Amino acid sequence: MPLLKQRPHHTKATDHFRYLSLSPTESTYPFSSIKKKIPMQLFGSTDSGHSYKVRSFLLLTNTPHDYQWVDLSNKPSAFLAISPFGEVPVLLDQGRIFCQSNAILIYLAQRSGQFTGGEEWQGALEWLSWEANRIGFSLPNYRFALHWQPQPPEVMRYLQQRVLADLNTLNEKLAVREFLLKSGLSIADISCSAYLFWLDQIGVDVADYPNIKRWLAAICQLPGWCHPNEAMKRIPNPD
Ligand SMILES: N[C@@H](CCC(=O)N[C@@H](CS)C(=O)NCC(=O)O)C(=O)O
Repeated sequence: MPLLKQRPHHTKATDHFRYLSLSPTESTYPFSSIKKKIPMQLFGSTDSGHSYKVRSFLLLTNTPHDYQWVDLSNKPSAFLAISPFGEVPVLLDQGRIFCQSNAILIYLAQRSGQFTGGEEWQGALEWLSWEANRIGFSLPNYRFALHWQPQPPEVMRYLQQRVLADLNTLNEKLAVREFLLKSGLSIADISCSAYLFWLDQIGVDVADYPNIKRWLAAICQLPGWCHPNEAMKRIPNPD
């Protein structure tokens, strides 16, 4: 049964920071006993590439989880009660709350030992930091402005230029290796590629960036991979 229907009362937003600071054994999350019996829950939404990063990791690693679709135009109070910043993604695992897509990827990689980059762990973290300020900022904001919230022409130009600069960076780095780290697929690729599966929505032809095109094609071939349009769509509640 979805968590949103299980919470009997509203929890103050400030409480979540308290939960976040607790170790798993100290967790006082009200439903920790219930959580142990069910897989992790991912709260995400359609069109959210940040949520898609986490969903993608879970699908690629075949990790059992419940995907909870959130209506961002009318966020349920029960979701707001568990989301420290009122944003998706949020991951619940054994009574603990995790937020911020790249921080969640770090948690999942460490928890599972998968897609860590191995000895290149530091490199993986550097790519996640780059993503947060570059392609994970420029592309979603430009896309949002194009489709949902138009901005003045100079702002559109600024956003577009940032996207194109970031695509050039990625294309150059990928000229010498298959994935962002020498050791192969890692959370760096999962994070940096997430919004790029929507390049068509910002009027960019991926053929103009041949190394990115090859990289995305390689990711698409991975067992468990699912396009964001499919992975993030609303899943009706069973009841
Ligand atoms: N820095 C955050 C960004 C998350 C984010 O921007 N989430 C968007 C959807 S992609 C959201 O929840 N927007 C709803 C809102 O801000 O009201 C992360 O990496 O998780």
